[in-house]
Amino acid sequence: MPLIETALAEHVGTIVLNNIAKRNALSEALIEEISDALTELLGRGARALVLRAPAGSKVWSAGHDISELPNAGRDPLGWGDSLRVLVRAIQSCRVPVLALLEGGVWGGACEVSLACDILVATPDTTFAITPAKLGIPYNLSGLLTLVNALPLPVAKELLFTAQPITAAQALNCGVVNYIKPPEEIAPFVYSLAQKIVANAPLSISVMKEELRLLTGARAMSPELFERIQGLRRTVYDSADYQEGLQSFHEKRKPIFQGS
Ligand code: LCV
Repeated sequence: MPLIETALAEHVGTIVLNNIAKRNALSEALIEEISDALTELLGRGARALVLRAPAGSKVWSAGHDISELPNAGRDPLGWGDSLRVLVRAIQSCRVPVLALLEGGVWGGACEVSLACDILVATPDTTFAITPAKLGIPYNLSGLLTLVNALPLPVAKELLFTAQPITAAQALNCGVVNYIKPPEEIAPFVYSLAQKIVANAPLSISVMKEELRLLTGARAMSPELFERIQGLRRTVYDSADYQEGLQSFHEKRKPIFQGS
């Protein structure tokens, strides 16, 4: 049973996250299907892509598949992690990706939506980034995605509280381009996509890549890199990380000790 649906019409590709039983948790299998769909739709001439869940979804995506997070001793968000692969695939995709957001956008799925180029939400859409709820040290490129899209105080509120913010709050800080009622959001997003595909694809593709390179351009000394890796290791080696995973599987609130 495929975990996504795809479509292509008038140079606009669509990828629908459709693993409802697992609330579109971003499992390796789901992300592999998304990556394959990106390649296939681009190969068939897509000049813009829409990433969405089925109409009326209460959960757009529950974020990283928690059952696939590694136990202590391994970076849970290393370079090869499926969530990192998906974020990079969207950011380096040569055509604009429009996020059609309905329902709750959780954890790493929040970063996936922020990696998209244009975000359109319904009034009930919410955004939550939850590493602090699982005892996870979010990774550096992931934090860069967040601070490139969000004002720092809003990024800190999301990261430190692990609580959702509303679409209205997201619109207010400019991270969501538009809010549209559920019955209007799809036609609106596709009308936006049509405006994009009517323009020069090479110009758009190069400007998207220029913006990716510009917004990712940060100097970092080897010492700074190693200090950050050391800090993150103390977190994913902690008992709190184990408690975060355990509490999710046992469907209970975590009790963190700070060690
Ligand atoms: C695996 C899941 C998940 C899931 N993984 O439905 O940002 S970071 O750093 O934390 C990053 C590592 C990350 O993205 O971590 C994941 C962050 N995500 C979350 O914290 C959201 C966890 N999920 C939920 O809070 C709830 O599932 C929501 C509110 C999304 C939906 O609640 P609802 O009551 O509608 P259930 O919780 O009953 O979930 C339905 C099924 O989906 C599984 C969950 O285990 C359940 O499976 P079973 O039916 O087998 O029990 N599921 C949900 N989220 N992230 N599996």
